Amino acid sequence: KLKPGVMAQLITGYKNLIVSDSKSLLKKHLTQEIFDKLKSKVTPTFHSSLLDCIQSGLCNVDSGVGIYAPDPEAYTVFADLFDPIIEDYHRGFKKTDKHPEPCFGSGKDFENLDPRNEFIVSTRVRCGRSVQCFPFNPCMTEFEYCELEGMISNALGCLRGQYSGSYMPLAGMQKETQEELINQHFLFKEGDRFLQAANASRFWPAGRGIYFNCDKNFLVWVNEEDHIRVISMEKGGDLGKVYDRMIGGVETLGKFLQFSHDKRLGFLTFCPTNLGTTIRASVHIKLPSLAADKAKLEAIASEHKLQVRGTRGEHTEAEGGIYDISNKRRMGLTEYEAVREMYEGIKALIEAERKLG
Ligand code: ADP
Ligand code: CIR
Repeated sequence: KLKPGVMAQLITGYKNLIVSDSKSLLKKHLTQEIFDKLKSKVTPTFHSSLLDCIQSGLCNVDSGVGIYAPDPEAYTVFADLFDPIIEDYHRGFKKTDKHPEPCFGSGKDFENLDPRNEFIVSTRVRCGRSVQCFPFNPCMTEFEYCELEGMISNALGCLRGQYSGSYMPLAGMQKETQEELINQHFLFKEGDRFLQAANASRFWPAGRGIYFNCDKNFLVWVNEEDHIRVISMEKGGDLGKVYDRMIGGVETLGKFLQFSHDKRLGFLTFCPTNLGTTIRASVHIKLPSLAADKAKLEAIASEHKLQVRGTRGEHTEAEGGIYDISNKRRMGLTEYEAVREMYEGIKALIEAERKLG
């Protein structure tokens, strides 16, 4: 059932992973026993193998996680590996647990985190969605990318009021425009080696693009890591307002598109770190006193279930003392609770910074 050469690649890749100094969740959880149990399996519809799931982590031993689901069935066929990684990343979501029903609540409970603009540069809340009947990146044909782009941009064309705007395909976009949008933190980067090794960048830039509303505070990424990323962002720390804007956008899009949702895993995404609510609520924040001791910043963040990223996103460094700090877990709690976790954590970090500063 495996394609020729796949088993040999799996065995060599696994050997290299074991002797590497990788800190990835893949290395931690892919025991010899699980490897042997899964190495010959393929998913029923798209025939994805264990190699399709883990090759990003095998090629990039500096991965934090190291695994993606090439198609939705991979989460079940390779559950012996995905489940412990999910439990580890999302802090205790067990294989017998069920993700709660969606519950956004409302942003009115979240006050401005930094009313005097002392610490927070900007606030962003994003979620991811997959569209039913389409597989994830590695299994998409060029035709499907374009078909899906057409469906999503049609839906985006139905947005009204504060959400109305325009769709810009990546294909044909000027390089300078693309770079400028990346530097402004609006557009996804190009050439992510983790995605490339996962076969998630095929036919690039076909089918990829970005939607902006007129105020440029509501954006939608099309066919990057996920089919859809719905993003709300603006300068300052008004989390409630940013969150409410994202909710309105994703709820309206849901009237025009059918999203992939699993009874146990919640909304389905390409990367297991994004399953469930798919919510990442972040601030770009300056905490000079805390950041003077990076280990301490990481420790306090972790205590509050927060993740620290660099200024240009995951796998980047902080520039000008600006960190991207967000909720880490997205599964086993509601959307509202995920944002609340970030809200409380950021408040605590600001308090700790004030005490030191
Ligand atoms: P995600 O998975 O949420 O899309 P990335 O780490 O790839 O995350 O970041 C995507 C982009 O969003 C990057 O340019 C990053 O700097 C930007 N970003 C994240 N949080 C904020 C924020 N609070 N304000 C401004 N830009 C942000
Ligand atoms: C890693 O393991 O470091 C990358 N594959 C990214 C993992 C989580 N991030 C993501 O989904 N963007």
